[in-house]
Amino acid sequence: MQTDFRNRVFLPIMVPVLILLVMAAFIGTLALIFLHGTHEMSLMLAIVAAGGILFTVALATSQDRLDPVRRTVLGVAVLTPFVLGALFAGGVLGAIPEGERMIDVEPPVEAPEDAVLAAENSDEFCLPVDGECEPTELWTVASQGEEQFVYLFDNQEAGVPHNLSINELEGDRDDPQPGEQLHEGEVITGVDEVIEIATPGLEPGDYYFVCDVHPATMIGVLEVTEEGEDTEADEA
Ligand SMILES: [Cu+2]
Repeated sequence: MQTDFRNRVFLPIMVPVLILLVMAAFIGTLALIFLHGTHEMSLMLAIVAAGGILFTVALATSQDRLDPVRRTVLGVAVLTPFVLGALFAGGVLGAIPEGERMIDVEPPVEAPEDAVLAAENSDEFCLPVDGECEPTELWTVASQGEEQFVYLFDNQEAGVPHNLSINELEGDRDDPQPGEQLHEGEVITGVDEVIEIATPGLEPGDYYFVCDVHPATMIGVLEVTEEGEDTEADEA
């Protein structure tokens, strides 16, 4: 009965499953260590780990039986990248500067050239053009897809707080009224600028934009055009 179980279940099913689990744990643990380290550290560890694997495979396949010494060497070869990595990632060895771990690195977000609006007083928004800022009540930006809408808000008025929020448009361009708020921009005190991301993205159409600090005067209509229309052409 015992040998039956061994031959019918343990060897054909459980052993491969166990091997897969061990491999998954091996890869998962290394990935976790890499994520918590810096780029250079992970590269170095990957080389050590790869060397350890090659060495282990070479030694294991060249011997019929492993004596205790070789077994110990194998264990050291397999464990070294984990121990080293855990020590580095845990900050015990070599100090990793704050924010330099790969898990902390955020992809840089950039606002498209047309998605920039500024404020230089509390009466209106303006479009930065050639070092000047042209007052405007219409802001035309190409759609950036349904995922997100990235824009840059530039508060050029020193010491005064402004933000840039986006609402549904009620009424029309001649008499814009705010509908439901779609995105609330961060209030920043000039001189300062901030990259904002509205999610989900904005479908082509007209929207209402407003400074929540000065909602009586700082308003306008945001026209989102079809993706790739005009503005994207000159980026290429
Ligand atoms: Cu304002």
